[in-house]
Amino acid sequence: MPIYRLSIVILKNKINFNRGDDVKKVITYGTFDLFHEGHYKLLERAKALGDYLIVGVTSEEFDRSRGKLNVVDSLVTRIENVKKSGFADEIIVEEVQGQKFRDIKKYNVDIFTVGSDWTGKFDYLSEFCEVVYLERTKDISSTELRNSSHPILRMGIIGTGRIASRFIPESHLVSGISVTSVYNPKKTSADAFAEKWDLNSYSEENGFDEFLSCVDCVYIATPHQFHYDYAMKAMKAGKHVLCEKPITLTKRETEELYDFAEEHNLVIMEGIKTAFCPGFNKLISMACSGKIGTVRNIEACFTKLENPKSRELTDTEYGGSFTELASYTLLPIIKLFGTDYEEVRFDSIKNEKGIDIFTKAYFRYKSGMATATCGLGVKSEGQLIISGTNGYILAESPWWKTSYFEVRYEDPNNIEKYSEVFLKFGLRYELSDFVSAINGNKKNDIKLTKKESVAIAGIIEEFMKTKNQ
Ligand code: C2G
Repeated sequence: MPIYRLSIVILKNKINFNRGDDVKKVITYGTFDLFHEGHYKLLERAKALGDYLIVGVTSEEFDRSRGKLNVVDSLVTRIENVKKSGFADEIIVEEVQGQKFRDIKKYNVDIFTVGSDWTGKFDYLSEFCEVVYLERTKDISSTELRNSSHPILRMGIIGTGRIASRFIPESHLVSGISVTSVYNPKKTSADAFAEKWDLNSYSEENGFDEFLSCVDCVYIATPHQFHYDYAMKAMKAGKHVLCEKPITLTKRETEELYDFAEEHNLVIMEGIKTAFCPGFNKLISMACSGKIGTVRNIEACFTKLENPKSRELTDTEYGGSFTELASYTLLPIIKLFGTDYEEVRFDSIKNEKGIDIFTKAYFRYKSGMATATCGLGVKSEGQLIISGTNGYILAESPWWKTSYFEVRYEDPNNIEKYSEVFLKFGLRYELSDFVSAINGNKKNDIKLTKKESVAIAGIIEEFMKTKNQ
């Protein structure tokens, strides 16, 4: 039996009412980690919806199962904090998926409520009670409520494309950070994104500096060529940076960013999601363990057919399959063989605009060889094969979202199978390491080092030099 069951005191106000009385019961749920202003205001408004408020606080086990990362406070502390708010008449523990529906029936609940970040997700409960989504609190900067040992980091997003939209729901599953603002030079784009995700909107009109002054860190999700300028400006304003891949398109710029971060005690991380997910890390450890002998060959392939009208296939300067996908395919090569290759060669198939729709990079190392294959206009089987003197590792597509791989040997009956979770878009892993790094835990260094990031940018730079030849 988990210890918390013995130690928590579940609060229950002694309100005398019988079923049939006009008592309106409201229920809400949450992790309530690092209890902050957003939680307080949510509970305050939840209580105001009725007469009796039941709060379901998630158990550690339940949070793990739904992929919530970085939860800092214990269940006991989180319950204590909800209790201290003074709004809860009863506190229960949410332990399993599907419990909400049972609680609503069990406690004869009239209203289920939760923040607007969940809009639509709990509509199915409206069959049993009223469902109310309360507006999420955008700014949670109140020093009164911020826990000083673990302040909630306020994050701003730069860019409003597809990846930015995927990032927001993922960020809700990482504790200790809250996306509060968005920046896009174009006001209409910034406003539309802000409206959709309940954020403060910044554009050229109210200024990038204003945007930076309201956040502690940024996530850069713009087209590649703008990464360097935004990252440098953000760091010059003292902000930590998580930047989409490729962090820059040159070795020098990437080095400059990391050097600046080091000199100013800031965190900069390149968001190659694969590097941070548990399955890929397990795969790399397995390859390094000696299980398959000495690694001699790596074949990494990632192809994704794009719309020929897309930015990726029309931007003659920065588009193409290699700039778009090489961060993934180069990752296992650089991780396992290192950055000291003897030779790299590129071969591409180009479209009528001269943009590469399919590229192979061939590497020669002292101890082995490798190919990184990327395609936006040619489809292939996207596999990762790591060949050793004793056996090989095979990870099928989509290996860049590693959830399964096999270790195989000469004997075809001897196959070892490994599975790991990769939740939804998998952006929560890099974000969770980013938060840990800002809070002083350097463990993510091992997952993607400065040297590796610089080497990947250097190879992309080499490729870009050969593009017009
Ligand atoms: N909240 C808010 N404003 C914030 C942050 C959170 O209004 N800036 C709300 C959330 O929408 C939620 C509650 O506060 O209603 C608790 O938030 P979390 O602790 O993050 O819990 P959450 O992961 O949203 O769990 O079963 C669990 C529930 O589905 C909600």
